[in-house]
Amino acid sequence: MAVTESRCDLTYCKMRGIVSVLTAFIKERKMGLNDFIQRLISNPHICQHSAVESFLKIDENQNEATADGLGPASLFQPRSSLAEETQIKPSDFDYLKIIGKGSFGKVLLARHKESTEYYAVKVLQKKIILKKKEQKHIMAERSVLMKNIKHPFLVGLHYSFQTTDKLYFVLDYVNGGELFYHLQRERVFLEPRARFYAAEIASALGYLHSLHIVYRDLKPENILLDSQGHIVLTDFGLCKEGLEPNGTTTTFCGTPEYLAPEVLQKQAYDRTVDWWCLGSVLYEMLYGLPPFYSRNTAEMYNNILHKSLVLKPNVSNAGRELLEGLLHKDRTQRLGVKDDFLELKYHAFFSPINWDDLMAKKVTPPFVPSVTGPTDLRHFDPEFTHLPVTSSLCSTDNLTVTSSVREAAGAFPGFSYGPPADRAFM
Ligand code: ISQ
Repeated sequence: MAVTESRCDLTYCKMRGIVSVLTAFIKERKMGLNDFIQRLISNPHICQHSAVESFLKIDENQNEATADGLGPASLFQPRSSLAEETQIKPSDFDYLKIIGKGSFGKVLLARHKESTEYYAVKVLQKKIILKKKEQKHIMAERSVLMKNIKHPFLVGLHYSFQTTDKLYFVLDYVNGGELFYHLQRERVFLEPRARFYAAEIASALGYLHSLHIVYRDLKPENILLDSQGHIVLTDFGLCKEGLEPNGTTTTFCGTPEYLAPEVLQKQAYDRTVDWWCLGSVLYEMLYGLPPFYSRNTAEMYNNILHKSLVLKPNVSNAGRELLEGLLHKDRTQRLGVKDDFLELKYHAFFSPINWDDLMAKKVTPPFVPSVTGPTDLRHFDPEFTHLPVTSSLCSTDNLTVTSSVREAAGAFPGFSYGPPADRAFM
């Protein structure tokens, strides 16, 4: 995952890794300290020592000072929301339908039994993640970082937890369908509609960049609509094709049409890679096909690297100028290289956008997907929704305990995540 050292931009994945390592470290230290204090207080002689007494009082004092209950007192009373102490388990949900499937696992529409709320639960097979060497870190750390990410156009993570053989992510559920499902039906979008979607995506990418996170893999299947018609970006490594039957991986998951030249060439990249991807999405919305498209993948690679961008005049001057800026092959010339999102925000193409209203979801979406309620799955691929939901989700009974299963079982320490109590399922 390339990073330009000068700017210290991290990919989404790398950031997850760092946060996870730190979280695991802090957790281990907390457990060690807890153990130490428990041993101290269980020995009355040591407790009477003045230094020990004042050490133990630190806790008392801090506890008074931290009304939020997050002070050292929590060492003695594990907060149920803390990582591995999360009590959430697969059987807390009814699994209604499969709504997505990929090489690592599947996404299911699930209803939390107690709250009756609907969620998209992504279930990944640990064994498969571990086989994909590059992916194993990515997937393990995902949830840890996501809990710190909150944006109106990024999917929210509520919980993550694990069983011996699977990782679970409990995510916002949206059923407006993939943006490109609607685009395919309509071939192209008129400029105001394309502008609205591009603006919501750009604001989400700008937010990630402000956290030094590069999305990198913006692709059609990661861009969803909610039931009101707003954008929801997901990043879940569930490419539709990716793992070959023999367990080897192709270089890229799915179609590579949005890959920036620097990514294709495996060169260092930075946040400007996301502006290339946004340019590709915008181009496809306005012209009906990705830029540099060819049915022949090798030719498309070649086009991305070497072919000049030709823009037919059926798009406004501002639109074409924006596309030229975003789809610059040389990332040092690309729009956004200097002031990132601000350069897009103040571009003429976006002049009709009121960014404050957009962020507050006060801009009425140009299209409202027709859905009758959460269980209306008309915008999901029947290829998935017609599949049977297996009972294996709720148990590991069917598991033969081989050494690889044992290895997978313990390979994701610190994975589980629960929100603060006030945001828990209720
Ligand atoms: C949320 N809702 C519907 C589908 C999804 C697919 C992947 C991730 C999150 C999702």
